[in-house]
Amino acid sequence: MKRRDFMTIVGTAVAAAPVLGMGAYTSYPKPFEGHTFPELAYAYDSLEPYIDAQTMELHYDKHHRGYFNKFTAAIEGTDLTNTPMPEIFINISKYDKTIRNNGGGYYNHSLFWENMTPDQEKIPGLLKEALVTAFGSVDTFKDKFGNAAKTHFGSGWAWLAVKPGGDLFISSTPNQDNPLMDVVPEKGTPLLALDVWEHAYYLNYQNRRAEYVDNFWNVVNWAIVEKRLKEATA
Ligand code: MN3
Repeated sequence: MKRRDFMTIVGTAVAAAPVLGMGAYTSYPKPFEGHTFPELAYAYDSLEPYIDAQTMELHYDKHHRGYFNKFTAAIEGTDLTNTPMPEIFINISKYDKTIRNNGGGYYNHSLFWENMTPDQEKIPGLLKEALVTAFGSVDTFKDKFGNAAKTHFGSGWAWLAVKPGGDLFISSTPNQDNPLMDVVPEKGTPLLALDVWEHAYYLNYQNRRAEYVDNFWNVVNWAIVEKRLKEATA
């Protein structure tokens, strides 16, 4: 799959904006062209030592692909094959759990892979300013996000997201839920995703989720987080 196809998936995050009342569909980078399994932008071993190659391979090629395959099988022959994920999520309570769990798994991992990089650069200015405004400092943001990830009970995700009005917030969701879904208490557009299912860290860290979460900061792709913020608030 080509890079532009991956951007289609990430671009669907922008579609949340109109649903949430922040803009128009013109903010799409390009028209939605169907659900596709994203390519990884880096090698399995390139996030080591923070995320090991075996975990990356199993997580991407087995877990993520499994969610994608089950999701596409569940929506086969329905209108949902032509519906961007954010539009599905905003009505997710109307669909069965197969679509909620596997559609979430498909989408959340697509965001997660993209918001990590082996070539980390420092936090760009606009994002840094937004984090300082919302949380007081970047360190305080990291503490609060890390705490949400470390203390989330059971399987799920930690999020930095932006509300329709532009306010940033941190949340965690169970299973494969995300802030775009109508079933979650805190709704917004995801900017940064961290998978805290045991399959995301157990091979390397065993029960030490806190260490995995602390090491996540070494591989965050801040440029992508800022790009998502700009698109969501455009
Ligand atoms: Mn996972």
